[in-house]
Amino acid sequence: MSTIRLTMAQALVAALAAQKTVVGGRTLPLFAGVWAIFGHGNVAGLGEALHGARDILPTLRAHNEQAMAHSAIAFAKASRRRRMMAVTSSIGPGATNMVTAAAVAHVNRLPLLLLPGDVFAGRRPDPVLQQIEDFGDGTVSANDCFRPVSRYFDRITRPEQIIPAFERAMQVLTDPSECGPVTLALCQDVQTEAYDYPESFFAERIWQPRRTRPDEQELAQAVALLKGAKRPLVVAGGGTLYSEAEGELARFCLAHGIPSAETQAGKSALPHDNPLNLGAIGVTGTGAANDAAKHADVVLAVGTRLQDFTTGSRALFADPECRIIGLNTQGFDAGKHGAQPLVADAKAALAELEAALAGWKAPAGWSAQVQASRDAWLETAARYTAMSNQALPSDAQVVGAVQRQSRASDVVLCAAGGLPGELHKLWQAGAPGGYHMEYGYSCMGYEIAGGLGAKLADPAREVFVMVGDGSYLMMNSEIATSVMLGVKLTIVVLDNRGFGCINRLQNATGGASFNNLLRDTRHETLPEIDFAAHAGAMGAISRKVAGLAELETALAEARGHDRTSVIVIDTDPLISTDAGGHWWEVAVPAVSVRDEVKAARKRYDGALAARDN
Ligand SMILES: Cc1ncc(C[n+]2csc(CCOP(=O)(O)OP(=O)(O)O)c2C)c(N)n1
Ligand SMILES: [Mg+2]
Repeated sequence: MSTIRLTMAQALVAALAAQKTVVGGRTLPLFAGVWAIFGHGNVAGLGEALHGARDILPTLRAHNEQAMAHSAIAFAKASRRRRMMAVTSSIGPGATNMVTAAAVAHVNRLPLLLLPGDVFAGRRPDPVLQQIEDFGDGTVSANDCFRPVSRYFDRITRPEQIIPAFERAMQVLTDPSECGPVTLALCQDVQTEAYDYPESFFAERIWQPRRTRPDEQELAQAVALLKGAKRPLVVAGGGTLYSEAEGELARFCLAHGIPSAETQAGKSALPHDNPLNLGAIGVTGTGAANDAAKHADVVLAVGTRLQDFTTGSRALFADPECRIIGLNTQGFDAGKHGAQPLVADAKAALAELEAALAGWKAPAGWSAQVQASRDAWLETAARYTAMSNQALPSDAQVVGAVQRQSRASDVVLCAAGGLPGELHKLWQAGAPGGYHMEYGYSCMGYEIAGGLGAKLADPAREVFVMVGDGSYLMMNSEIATSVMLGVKLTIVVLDNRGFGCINRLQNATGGASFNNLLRDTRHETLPEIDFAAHAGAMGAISRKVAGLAELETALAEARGHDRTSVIVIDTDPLISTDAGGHWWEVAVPAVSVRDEVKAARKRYDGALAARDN
């Protein structure tokens, strides 16, 4: 066996560069690059190795480890899990900065390779700078925080351990059902130690997504349920897009006259103008999709985790006889809600379902009913997004303005605040992937960094980041990175001077406006933050616009720029789209001095009784 003598870090970097994939007939590196912020714990070991490989595995530097990981996550999401990125940090704070991002990747089932530095395996210099020092367990380091938010965790304490650890990491990162974050904690001394690695460790490897076909019995049971359905409905989740099943979904729905609703992650699998697309489902759903869900007797849930926003906290599918078919790549999601599991790849299974149901169509009365409510919803939605010269426009009106200036191939990206609900209900998605919403963890601060990752994944598409003032203030430093890398974004900041959606939730649960909008916080001076000046200071082309018409002009200009634009608009914090939507379970205090809370608790008890009895 021929071997090559390398440090562990050099071996890891060479192995990363040897992993390939094929997209659209082109062989591409599986890892598009490594985001890195160095410190002690990775600069000498992994840093030296990355420098040596910089021509085959690009190293990218940003300003915050969590943001770098958000970019990597968005890159994987926009690449539909076909490609991914790694992120490395120093030990201690750099590492724990990435824990939140690991949770984002974990919830959203997205591949992310985290390479935090770790303390000395040899422990001679302990305690080192930034070492946590557990009093009762010598094996604990800051990186143990990654364990519950990693699909695979390993700590490399000897150079040869990277061989089996890397093999396991690759299986997890590329497996559609296990997919999620992998953490390889790299002890700093071990990164620099040499070993005679077998040449086979660096052999080129081509990864293609596995397409598991359905079990015959599960398929037969699913077919029987669908054939007996009078009011069938598809719920398209993110797995539909990750499986690249949008064509099969469209054909399946058309062949059998079955309408389809979409989760946050599944939106854009069908274009908005497909007549069978009823749009968003659940708490932030359209009137059309939620009405269909209320009456549906069989729901084919495709690639969805069925979280509470999708199921209206388990109150949306109101027919007591309603059965769910859980089409998913793994049993964990497939069996939720007492579903008939159909464990398979969405693309493969939809094609087999279509064939097995040949000649069968949903009753014409059901198709006519959902068509009518789709038409009614489109009229309603148009009223909320229409042009207006209101001094303080609503989020929905800003969504309408961005929509009017967008093209089918563009990407709109968001994660937290009031915007995800408005966009889910109202955004009209064009091509698949044109709607990029991180709503598994709904992590404030994902937006701008995520935009960077989405743009890197497909530089030909314009990326519109829509972000609230709260999320912007939480994490904006990657505006500077986008300027530095020449990765152009168009960022629209909706400034309603605080946490508008949480203030509305607070009021809806009987609470007084408190500690959400800036005016309701403890303050000496009410802040008046100049977001345009702030973004300009980081190198973006920035301006504040006075209203929707000016916003549309600025958006049109931004399309022509090759540098990141930040456009700021003041919005009304109190308005959200009250059409459509569904009850969401948020627990209300059972005892309070406030009459509003008592009334809200009564409504809450009533909603629980309606769901549970
Ligand atoms: C990291 C993080 N912290 C807290 C929350 C809870 N949260 C959800 S939305 C929100 C307010 C967001 O404010 P902003 O971005 O201004 O959007 P708005 O609600 O005003 O539309 C908060 C605090 C969260 N989702 N993520
Ligand atoms: Mg806000």
